[in-house]
Amino acid sequence: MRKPLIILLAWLALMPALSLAQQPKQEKSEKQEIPLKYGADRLGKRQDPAMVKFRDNRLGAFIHWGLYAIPGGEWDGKVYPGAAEWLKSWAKVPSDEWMKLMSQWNPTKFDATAWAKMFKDMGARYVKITTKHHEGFCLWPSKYSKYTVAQTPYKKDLLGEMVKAFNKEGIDVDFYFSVMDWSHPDYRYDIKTPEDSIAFSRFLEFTDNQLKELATRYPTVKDFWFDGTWDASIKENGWWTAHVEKMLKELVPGVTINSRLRADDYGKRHFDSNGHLMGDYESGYERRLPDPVQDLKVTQWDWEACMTLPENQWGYHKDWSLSYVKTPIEVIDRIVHAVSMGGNMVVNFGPQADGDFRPEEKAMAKAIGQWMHRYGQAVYACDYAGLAKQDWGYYTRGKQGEVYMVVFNQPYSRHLIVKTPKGVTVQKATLLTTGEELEVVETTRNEYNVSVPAQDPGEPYVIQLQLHSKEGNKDTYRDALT
Ligand code: H76
Repeated sequence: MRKPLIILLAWLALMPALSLAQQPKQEKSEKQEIPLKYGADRLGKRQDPAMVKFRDNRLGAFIHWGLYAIPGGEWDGKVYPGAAEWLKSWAKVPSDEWMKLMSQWNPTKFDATAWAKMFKDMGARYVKITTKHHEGFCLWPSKYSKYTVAQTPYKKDLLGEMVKAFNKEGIDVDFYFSVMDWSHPDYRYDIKTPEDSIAFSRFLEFTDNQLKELATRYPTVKDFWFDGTWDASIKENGWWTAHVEKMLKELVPGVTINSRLRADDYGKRHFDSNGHLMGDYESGYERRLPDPVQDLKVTQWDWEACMTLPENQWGYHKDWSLSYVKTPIEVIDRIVHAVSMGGNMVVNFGPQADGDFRPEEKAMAKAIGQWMHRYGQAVYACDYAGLAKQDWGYYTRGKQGEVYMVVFNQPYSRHLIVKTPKGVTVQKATLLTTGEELEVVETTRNEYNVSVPAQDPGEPYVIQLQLHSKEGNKDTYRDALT
């Protein structure tokens, strides 16, 4: 009998080599880099405790809540099929008229404790909240705007209540913040005249003030997730995006910032002109995911994806029959898909104007939670495993180097194919939930058939693999001469 600890250590030691084997070649280092003042300020992943926590959380929930929840996609008797939080734009509603919705903002069913419990039960380790979406309405009583909860019949600080209740459940709170603000007269899409430039400077100062306000009023905030940063006006002011990142990091120790905020000296976004990630994690995978075979480059940096339940509805829309709505298994598949490639997944919820969630979202949170309760070990604090993707599902790797197979496609052959790199053997396979040992047959060198469980679990399930890497990684096995 070999000592399990030795096996684990050997496996861990092998990981860097393994990852390289599965990843595209690094860019050539002799490549000439152009000097940048506002490019990436770091190469590679952040490894401090706050970043490790962000990464280990893996599953988050998104809350899109604002005035758009009141009309729910309908304006003047017409239902618009586009994203409900963009209704103001679809129906071409002027801002002063849109803001009249504030007189109806009174979410009497809102219960921060109940929300916290729902997300806790779902297994979400963090929640991203829209502090202010494009419309400009603030969920906190900002002293820099007239369009806030304080000026509605509800009056109370909704953001503050959520932060308190979520933190009490041990859930990290991240702030979504849209830089583009449809309610502000000084916002500009483009800078065409000196007047535009002056107005936009005022707008950036206003934005700084709101961000400082958020960072100081809610010091437990863990992350700022910027949106609405794609316009020419912001791309031409890359210095400002670098300044915001720095400012927030000085105000909130450990805070993380998404790449979407950032533009460099040349207006290049997310990745600077030298190809280096700006901010702390890549945030471009929205309603889509990297290909598990073609896009392994993403395992080189931290990233976070986000998804909607219908095709593209973030805020509350009254008619979910207008597009396909994903099933819990499809959502769980995306969560595991992200983790298997070293990313996080944030699942979106669009609460109703009355402060309650639609039944479909409550059912979704519950179903995800039931699965996470049984199989979360293969998700939380897990990462890319360095093994070649197989058709049955996804591999993830835990902190101790243990490998999980998350099986989404149950095969008629009743065995699951596992391929290992040279020198790595499969020692044992067990069903995570019951500990049932599954038969492992080596079919050819570095290829195995792992038997499916005797009883079909009837849901996506997890097998834990014990792998062993031979010392020196030597293998004299002769491949076919062709
Ligand atoms: C476009 C756009 C916005 N970005 C998504 C995260 C939603 O907030 C959507 O309205």
